[in-house]
Amino acid sequence: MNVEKIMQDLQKKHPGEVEYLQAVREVLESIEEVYNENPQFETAGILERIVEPDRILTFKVPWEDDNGKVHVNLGYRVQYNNAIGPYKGGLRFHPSVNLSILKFLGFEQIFKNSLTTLPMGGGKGGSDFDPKGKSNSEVMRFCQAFMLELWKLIGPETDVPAGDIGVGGREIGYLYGMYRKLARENTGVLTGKGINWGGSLIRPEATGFGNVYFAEEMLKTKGESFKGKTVAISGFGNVAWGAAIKVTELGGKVVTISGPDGYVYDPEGISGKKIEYMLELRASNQDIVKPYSYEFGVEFHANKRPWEVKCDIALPCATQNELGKEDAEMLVKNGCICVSEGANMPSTPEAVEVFLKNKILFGPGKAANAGGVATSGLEMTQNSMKLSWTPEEVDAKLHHIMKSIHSACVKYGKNEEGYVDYVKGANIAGFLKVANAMVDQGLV
Ligand code: NDP
Ligand code: 2IT
Repeated sequence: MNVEKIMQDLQKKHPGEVEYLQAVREVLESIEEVYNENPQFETAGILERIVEPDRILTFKVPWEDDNGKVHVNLGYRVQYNNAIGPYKGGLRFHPSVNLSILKFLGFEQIFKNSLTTLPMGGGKGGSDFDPKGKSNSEVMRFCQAFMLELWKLIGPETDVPAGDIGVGGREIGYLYGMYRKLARENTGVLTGKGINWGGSLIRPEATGFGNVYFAEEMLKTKGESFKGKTVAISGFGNVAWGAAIKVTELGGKVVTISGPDGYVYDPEGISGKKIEYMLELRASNQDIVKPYSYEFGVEFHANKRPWEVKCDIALPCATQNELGKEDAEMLVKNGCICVSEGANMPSTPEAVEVFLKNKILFGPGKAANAGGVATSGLEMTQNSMKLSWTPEEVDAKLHHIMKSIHSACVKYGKNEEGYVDYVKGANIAGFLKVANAMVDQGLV
């Protein structure tokens, strides 16, 4: 395998798809050695086949605002790879959504889903719709118009979407209602559903909980834990919320959350009611975290990221490329021992290099945030069985899955000196399962 040559060809074919090319390069660099040791992969053209999605579906989404004005957004579903199970992955509604971002997310999802130990392929979708400032009725009309096209492409054994940035319980409700009406069936085709209509307990918390469980496993390898640790979190959405709950439960202190407007620093710790307040902030659709600083009388740092705050553990939970080289250097300088990614690809490649060079514990998103999709898989299982598990049962399964993912990363990522490169470990473990499945199933 010649990584540079493959990347050059992909750059020519997909110019400007920065996030997609970034995600592919990272995986190729990690798997190069294993790939070369397995000539059957080369013969079967696994690499050429896995870097391109099976298909990309795009459609227009016309919808009407509260004043009767018509708007048109773009809708997408990228069905990447279904060698080990139905396409599975979230929907993102954010003005920045484009094909490069959805391809990067869909590509990552293949390996993440493979790591969960559950039978799920990789996919992603979404729209450039901006939920900011929209009324409830507008969000509903948009979701219904989006599903009017999407429902033809998905199914409980074909492709199972879920939430991501801008798509939470409310949006899943409107999307599911429309799907059910059109398809005339009540199968669990979306995950992240409400508890009364097929959802799984613990799914809303799962990504954040899973991220903290993964970090806990990493810390254990150094004889450490969350107890008494200062934790910096970015974002204030679904993932950040779940992470804050679990960190607090394990005896850590969360001192920051952030939004596109800046970050708040709460030295007393963001716990209890303050964590619940994050949900209000999110639901307000205003895109800002600043009101937290008036509500609780703490510092707000406009247009800054939380990585300048002294912390022991950092959990980036907002969005891709939100933590750069200088942020990473600052974290290391301030004594941070562990970074666990709740978001997808929040650290730039240069930042990851800083973490690995300084040999701190670094959990990449596809391993550390796999608890969300893993619990989606558990929701699918409950839907198939027409049963629902207790929160304790779901949480125990989630915890077990995160430990398994950690072990898989250690198995493939530990070097001679005993340092675990979790990036390499996650990529190799995730890749091998899918690549072997593709070889077994022939050229399809
Ligand atoms: P939410 O929409 O609930 O929250 C996203 C958070 O990121 C918000 O605080 C949001 O602020 C902020 N944000 C979004 N875009 C930007 C931007 N361009 N710059 C700065 N901040 C931004 O989404 P989630 O919590 O669900 O998702 C957060 C991350 O976790 C994403 O990377 C997602 O892919 C990943 N993830 C989510 C999973 C899930 O199950 N939901 C599972 C695994 C990973 P605002 O909305 O105000 O812009
Ligand atoms: O990035 C992700 O893993 C998600 N947004 C969750 C996907 C899912 O299908 O639950």
